[in-house]
Amino acid sequence: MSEVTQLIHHYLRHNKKFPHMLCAGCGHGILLGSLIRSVHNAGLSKDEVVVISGIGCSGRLAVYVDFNTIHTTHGRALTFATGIKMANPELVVIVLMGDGDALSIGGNHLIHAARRNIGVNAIILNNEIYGMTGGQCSSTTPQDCFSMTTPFGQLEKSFDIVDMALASGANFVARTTAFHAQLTDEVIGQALANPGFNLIEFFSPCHTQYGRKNKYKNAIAMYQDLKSKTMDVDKYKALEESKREGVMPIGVFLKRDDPALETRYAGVRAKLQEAKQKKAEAAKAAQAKPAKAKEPKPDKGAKGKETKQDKGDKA
Ligand SMILES: Cc1ncc(C[n+]2csc(CCOP(=O)(O)OP(=O)(O)O)c2C)c(N)n1
Ligand code: SF4
Ligand SMILES: [Mg+2]
Repeated sequence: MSEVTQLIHHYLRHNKKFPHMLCAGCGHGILLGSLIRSVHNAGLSKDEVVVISGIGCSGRLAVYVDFNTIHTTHGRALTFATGIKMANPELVVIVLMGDGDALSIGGNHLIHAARRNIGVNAIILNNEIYGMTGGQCSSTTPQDCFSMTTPFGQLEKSFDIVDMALASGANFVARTTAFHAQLTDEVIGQALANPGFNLIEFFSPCHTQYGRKNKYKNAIAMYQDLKSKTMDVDKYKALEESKREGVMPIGVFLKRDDPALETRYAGVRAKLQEAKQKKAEAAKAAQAKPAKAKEPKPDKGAKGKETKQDKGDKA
């Protein structure tokens, strides 16, 4: 067994959950291998890592790895991740979602997790289709492409995941593909070391549900397509507008280190605790002082006017 295979086996729950359910040629397994290598290279222990997934073929990945894992409900993986990160900011939280999971049913959670900049690493396995449930179109199925529910071609426009993440406020945004395993290792590694909401779009061929309906002869043809149409984002930016048609930029689109929500929250908590402590100390000090005896004031009636009694006294 090669060294890299041994490494991957070390992180798999091989006694419990195998054989896996992925089709031959599915890109999802490539992402899982990359994730394991990246976590290993980051020097993280299994106990420090939490992998959370939704439902779908992509959702199954959390089940196979020997980290702290939750296989949650469709479209809600980010809500579990948010709770876990806020409760224990020390954990490294990784969320695996399908395109349907992240952008269709879970779209609102995605934009708000990015806006909040919660310290979570979200990886979207974009196969442009609902793989698990029989190939219905998703919100990333390209216009005019075929699916089980768009037999005459998709009429709607698709979301661009990178644009959405950039517009929503994520700290780190990258795109990679199942053809680019080294780039995938690299961007996951960068995300794991970056604070805040880090989003990676991973193009993952699904020949079974998408490729066959869209004139790809086999899974290999889909990988060849990813090879030929992708370009490093910096080179892409230098291209003339007219030459960008049909080219998909890959790489890191944004990297900044704005403080994550949990860090800002910890700052507010510390301030409130300090104020509370100061108040308690002041109250204690006031209690310890002996009370000053008050001198009685002359009785001048309710509004300070002379009373009948005062007038009588003067007479
Ligand atoms: C609330 C809810 N709605 C719908 C489903 C059915 N369902 C399960 S997986 C899935 C789509 C999966 O597509 P995607 O998220 O892209 O993952 P993939 O299988 O392609 O990896 C759907 C609609 C569900 N399980 N729960
Ligand atoms: S149906 Fe598609 S996404 Fe699901 S395992 Fe097969 S190739 Fe992968
Ligand atoms: Mg999908």
